[in-house]
Amino acid sequence: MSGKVLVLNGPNLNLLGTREPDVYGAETLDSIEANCRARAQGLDLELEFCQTNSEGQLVDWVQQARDTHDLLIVNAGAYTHTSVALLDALKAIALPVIEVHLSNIHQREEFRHHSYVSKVAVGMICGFGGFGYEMALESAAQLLTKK
Ligand code: CA2
Repeated sequence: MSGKVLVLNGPNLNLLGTREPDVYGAETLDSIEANCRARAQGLDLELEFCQTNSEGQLVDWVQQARDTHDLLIVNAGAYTHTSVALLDALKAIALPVIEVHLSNIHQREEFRHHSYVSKVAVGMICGFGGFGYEMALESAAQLLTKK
């Protein structure tokens, strides 16, 4: 196994596939997870995939990841744009972070243009829908091989 990757999904991403397909696509979070599992297997990565609507839960998962994982892929949903607590947790664990967004946040409302997660992320993938998570896994495999 070339590394353990934790994929964290924030608020409302559990609603994917039920509304706003024009913005977020028709995929559900379960189908994105299934695609990620297949991709991770091919890349020899161990994958954990989680979603929560709670900011505190995200912070707890980030803190725990310090001892259990090698890299984080994070779509923090709306907390991307607001959460200093999440930024502090990501800074504290000092693991590589790849930020993902389904939509191109820079083509949307001004308040979505700023990301606290980007302050610590190695890089950010946005605008490719669920496929962006698979792109992040490819990048993760490369980063962990270089380590
Ligand atoms: O584009 C992304 O991945 C976002 O992280 C999605 C967040 C949004 O607040 C960020 O600005 C960009 C929202 C996720 C909500 O997803 C829904 C899906 C279907 C129906 C309602 C919400």
